[in-house]
Amino acid sequence: MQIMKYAFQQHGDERGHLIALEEFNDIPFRIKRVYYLYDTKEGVHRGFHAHKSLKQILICIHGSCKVLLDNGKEKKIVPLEKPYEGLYIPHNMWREMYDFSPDAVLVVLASEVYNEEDYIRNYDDFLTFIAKHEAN
Ligand code: T46
Repeated sequence: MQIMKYAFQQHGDERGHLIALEEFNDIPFRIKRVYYLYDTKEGVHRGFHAHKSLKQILICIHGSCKVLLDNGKEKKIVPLEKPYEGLYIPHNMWREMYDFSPDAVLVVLASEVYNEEDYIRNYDDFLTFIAKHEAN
C-alpha cells in the first residue's frame, strides 16, 4: 500500500511559520468541507469506517496522533506529528485514529460535504464493498 504523505511548503522567517493550502495546487481536490477534532480523550480510538467516494487530507496542526489505514489487504500505521504534514486518504480505505496527545488538533480537508450515506461503518461490509469494486 502506498502512503501519500504531503510535506507542505512552509513560509518561515524569524517571526515563525505560515502554511497556505490551495485546492488543486496543494490539495488534489476541491475542498468542500473543513472539520477538526480536538480535546480527544486519552485512550480514545475514532474512525472505524471507510468512505465510498470521499477523499480527505488529515493534518495534525498541533500535538500528535496515529492513523491506521487498511485497504482490505494491507494495514499501515502513519504517525502525524508535524503541522506541515498532510496524510491523503483516498476512498475505499478503512481508517482508525488513535494515540491522540492531549493537545492534538486534527484538521481534515474533505472533497465533499457531510453525507452519512458515503460511510461504510461495518468492517465486513467494507470488505464486500471493495471486493465488488475490484470485480468491476
Ligand atoms: C473521517 C475521520 C478522519 C457532522 O455532523 N459533520 C461532519 O462533517 C462530520 C465529519 C461529522 N459530523 C457528526 C457526525 C457524528 O455525529 O459528528 C459526529 C462525529 O462524527 P464521527 O463519529 O464520524 O467522527 P470520527 O472521528 O469517527 O470520523 C471523522 C469523519 O466522520 C470521517 O469522515 O474520515 O473523522
